[in-house]
Amino acid sequence: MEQQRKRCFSAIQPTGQINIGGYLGAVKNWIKLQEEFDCIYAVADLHSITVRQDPALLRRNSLEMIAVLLACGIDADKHLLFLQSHVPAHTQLAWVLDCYTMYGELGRMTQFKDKSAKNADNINAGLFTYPALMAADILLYQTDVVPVGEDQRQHLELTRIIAKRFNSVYGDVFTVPEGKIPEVGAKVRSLADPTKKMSKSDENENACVNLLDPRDVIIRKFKRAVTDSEACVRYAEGKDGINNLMSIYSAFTDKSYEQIEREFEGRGYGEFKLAVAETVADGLKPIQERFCAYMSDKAQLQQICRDSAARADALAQKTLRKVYKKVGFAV
Ligand code: ATP
Ligand code: LTN
Repeated sequence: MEQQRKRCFSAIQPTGQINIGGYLGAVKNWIKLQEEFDCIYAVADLHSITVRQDPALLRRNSLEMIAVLLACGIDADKHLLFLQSHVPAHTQLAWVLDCYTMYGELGRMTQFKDKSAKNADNINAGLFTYPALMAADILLYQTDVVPVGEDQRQHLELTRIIAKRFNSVYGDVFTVPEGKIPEVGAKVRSLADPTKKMSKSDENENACVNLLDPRDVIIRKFKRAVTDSEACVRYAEGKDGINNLMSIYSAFTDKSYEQIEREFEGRGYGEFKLAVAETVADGLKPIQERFCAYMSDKAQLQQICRDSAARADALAQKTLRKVYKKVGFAV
């Protein structure tokens, strides 16, 4: 008999467009994990209202994020891809876990500290308890592995603590998940300031290449990328800009740094930047075409989400029922 595959869960917030940092650092990994795991991927719309949002924009971004993920290669027939708010068990388990998460633990979360500093006029309870909802997302599905970026390491560690705490009182209710964090090299940097990560919230629009940017925009952004004055394409300390371009080129072509150095020996940065830009534009083109096809049939897109949500709901209910019984809710 075929052994049951391990479960993988991850989620992404539908706050704006995804960029090539998120694509190379997170989504590409999600695609690959489908070969080895039963994958459950959610668009974390519930998490998005912890900061003020425009309702119409959230609605649009949520559906677009589903279309982007499908276009990148998430297979919603074999795996699950849905909106977090469509599966009520996430919120239901989050309340129970709130009662097993300590005030002091939540107060130590660096994301909470950062976001409260940025949104001083809206430090709401949801922003504070956000990690308990994230723990519910993960623990509902008896998840084995959680692929996340470095920025989510602390939340994942708290999820493990909550799971162990609950298990120590009630027996083995939750699988304690392992994080899958890409090595430091998987950080794509800003084109305008290669000491910073490429981020969609960057004010400088040339800093960040979005997955859906048209070809001419991609070329313009790469042409303006900050480099150095050495004029030699080689991977070396202190050459953050060139290193970043080389790692992007390498990720899109599967060429090693040595191969890239040989390819551009004696050629200037202008030529190199153009080659990177064209490669990225070519690489994104099929994703963009598939995205447009998905977006042209919203009914089908909504159907995909609903189908996945129904299957996710069935899995989630099993854990939720067990938890309700354990804590003593009468049936
Ligand atoms: P912001 O910087 O505006 O808060 P973001 O660009 O980091 O947002 P998220 O939606 O928070 O975008 O990230 C989605 C996923 O992509 C996360 O798992 C995150 O770790 C990863 N990610 C985002 N930017 C990069 C990057 N530059 N390099 C590698 N991974 C990234
Ligand atoms: N907090 C994450 C998104 C997220 C998530 C999750 C990631 C919500 N729930 C569960 C992994 C597992 C973020 O902001 N990137």
